[in-house]
Amino acid sequence: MNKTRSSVGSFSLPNSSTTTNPRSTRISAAFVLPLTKGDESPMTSAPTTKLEAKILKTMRSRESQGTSMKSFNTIILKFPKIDASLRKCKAIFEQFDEDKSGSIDPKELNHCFRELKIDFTDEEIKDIFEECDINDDMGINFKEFIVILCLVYLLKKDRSNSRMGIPDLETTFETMVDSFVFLDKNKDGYVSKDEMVGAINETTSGERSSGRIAMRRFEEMDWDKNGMVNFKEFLFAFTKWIGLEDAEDEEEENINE
Ligand SMILES: [Ca+2]
Ligand SMILES: [Ca+2]
Ligand SMILES: [Ca+2]
Repeated sequence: MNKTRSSVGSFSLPNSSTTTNPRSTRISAAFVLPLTKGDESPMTSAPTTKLEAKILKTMRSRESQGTSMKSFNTIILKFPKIDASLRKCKAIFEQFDEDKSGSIDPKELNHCFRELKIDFTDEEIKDIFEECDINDDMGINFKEFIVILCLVYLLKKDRSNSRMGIPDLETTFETMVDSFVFLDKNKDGYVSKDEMVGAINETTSGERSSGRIAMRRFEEMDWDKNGMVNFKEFLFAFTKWIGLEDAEDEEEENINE
């Protein structure tokens, strides 16, 4: 029952755990400070929206509960299962792409949330749409859709015990959350490059090649900017790791027919 200690820990930043990583201190400090638009913070990964701050807070609280992952290799071994499960998600995506345009527009996402009994307000749905429409085309493609559902899964667990209406996928989402928690050793809500390298180095030599592939995927995501990956960025990286790109290619081929 260390609840008090862990929640205090994420805000008061005891020196012992942060001195080795100055970046994480700055990140956490930025989170505690009032969030202002157009801030001068050098940390681009500090939350800039209310939703982003909420995701970070929820993730940190989830992290205080620990992870069932034992090693980086445990995560990699789960890839095929995750892959299969997310591919099934494609049917859900297609169901809610009512006009078969290949992406989900704001109105379709609204229907989707109502249908899946996700109790977000209209404003929250709008926020998560904007947050996950990474390529700014006012539509949610399959990968963006998966990220939305997984973020909803994380946030929903925090607000109540009621479940999303898609039990099969929830196991997969839990694995993705659990993987992030495993990698984020200092539990500040971000996976740093050091944490990623550390996890890979802990694996035995025979498994390192797959670790390196994952690392390369990660580098594509964000490291160029600040070396920090938040949960949303992690999810986008994850959809790449497990090979969902192939599913996407198939989709594009079908559209081009
Ligand atoms: Ca559509
Ligand atoms: Ca989009
Ligand atoms: Ca971290």
